[in-house]
Amino acid sequence: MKLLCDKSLHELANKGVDVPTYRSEHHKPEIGIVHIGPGAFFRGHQAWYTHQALQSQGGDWSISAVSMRSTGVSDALTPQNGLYSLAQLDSKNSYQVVGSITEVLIATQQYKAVIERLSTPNTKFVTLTITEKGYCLNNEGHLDLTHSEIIQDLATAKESNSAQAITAVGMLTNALAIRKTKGLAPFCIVSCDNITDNGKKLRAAVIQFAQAFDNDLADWLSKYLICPCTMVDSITPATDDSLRELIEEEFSIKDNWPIKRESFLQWIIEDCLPEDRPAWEAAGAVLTSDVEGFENAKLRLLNCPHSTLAYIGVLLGCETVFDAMQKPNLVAFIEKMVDEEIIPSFISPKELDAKAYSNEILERFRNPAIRHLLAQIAWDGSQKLPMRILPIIEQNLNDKRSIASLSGAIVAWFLFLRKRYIEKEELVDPLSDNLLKKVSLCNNDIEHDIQILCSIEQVFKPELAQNQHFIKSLQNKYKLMLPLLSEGDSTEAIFV
Ligand code: CS2
Repeated sequence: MKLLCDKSLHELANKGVDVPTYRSEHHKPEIGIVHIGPGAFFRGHQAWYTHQALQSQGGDWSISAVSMRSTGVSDALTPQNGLYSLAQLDSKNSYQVVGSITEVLIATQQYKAVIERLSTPNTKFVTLTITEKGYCLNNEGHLDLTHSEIIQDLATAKESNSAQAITAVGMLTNALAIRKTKGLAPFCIVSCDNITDNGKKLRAAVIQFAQAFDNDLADWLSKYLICPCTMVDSITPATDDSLRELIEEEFSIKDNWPIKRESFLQWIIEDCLPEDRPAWEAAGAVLTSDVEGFENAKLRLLNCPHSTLAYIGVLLGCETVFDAMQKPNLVAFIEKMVDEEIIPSFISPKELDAKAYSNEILERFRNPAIRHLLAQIAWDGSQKLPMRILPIIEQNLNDKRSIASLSGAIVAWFLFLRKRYIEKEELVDPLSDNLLKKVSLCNNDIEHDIQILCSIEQVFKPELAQNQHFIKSLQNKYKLMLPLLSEGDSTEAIFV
């Protein structure tokens, strides 16, 4: 079977497949965007928006996709000239070929090429999906100057800004320094990760990094660097063999790495983008001054229930979000948490009815065409909980509102860690060694174990870890939920 690539595009077009019209074997739009972290989410979301913008308005906005370390995306997409197929799975499936990526680089192996790409006048945007841990922030949301990779990057940046950085913040700051020397404007950096105030935090992190070795650079960045906050949304499960087969059947072509997602998608961007930009709005992106409201709503009403479902679902022996949504008591638990503890915790934007929005989200979780593994959502809990659950708890404690169900979500994470330790299964989390060491000390004594949980200082800020109401609430839930460790499915009733 032929491989999807420039050469095979016209054949697909002849068969009526929805393919890019703005590129061919002989002509491609210039690169105007560098994307760091070209995982499935980026390829289902921002690369699709740029593809749609190119389809409707053209322009030199193709993307150089840069992985910091992993070679997988380059191995799969370089032979395909950056092309890949996207399946939108819902009550009716639809398929298309996305062509907005025209270059794939790996920073560790092609650092010079990446820096050159970042420092050419044509590169106007850098977009990022590097997940929470990629920002190297501490639990106050500031650049973590004690992070070993930041320490290393600062040491090399002090020597020379062309020295190889290993963090995204280090690499981008070095490239910005080169742009300043060349008399170019900074690129605009668009964070597309599930982090509260993502743009603000990223901007502060880059400036803080610069401050540590070049005050003039830091001043220049403070004046000119634009980092809009964004809210991104589309459920994008990891690619599996069944998707590769589906694409082979649909297109009669081989695609090394197709992407699947639900048809729902949303990109809300703070309205401060430079004029010269891809026609993302034409593809449905929304520019607004109130990103914070949408971001809060999404992190609280989608990501918080998602993680809660993931940890409790795994303890109940479920495999996917869809499976977990078939457990009536678990759904009732989530609905109660949403109604009593989440919706009252924030002010939603005027155009958003929080209850209706939450109902739609729970409906999306019930999409039978999406096999979203709970184990995938459970990854990196130490990085996710401080973004999607703990701020709600802090707010509710402040407002004297219930935190009972949210404490259940935290306890479920803890029991999930314990389960991983007991079953000697891999724990995917940047703090895995530390977390496994902590749970190895548990002895099922309620007070003792909750003290261990609260001592995870990278996750819980001291004020919260010492809050007696929070501790009590965790203890109550732990007592109730401990049987989940040994009894699995039979204990579902404890959630009502
Ligand atoms: C999920 C998100 O993996 C996770 O943690 O909660 O990736 C979620 O699917 C997206 O934010 C949906 O937009």
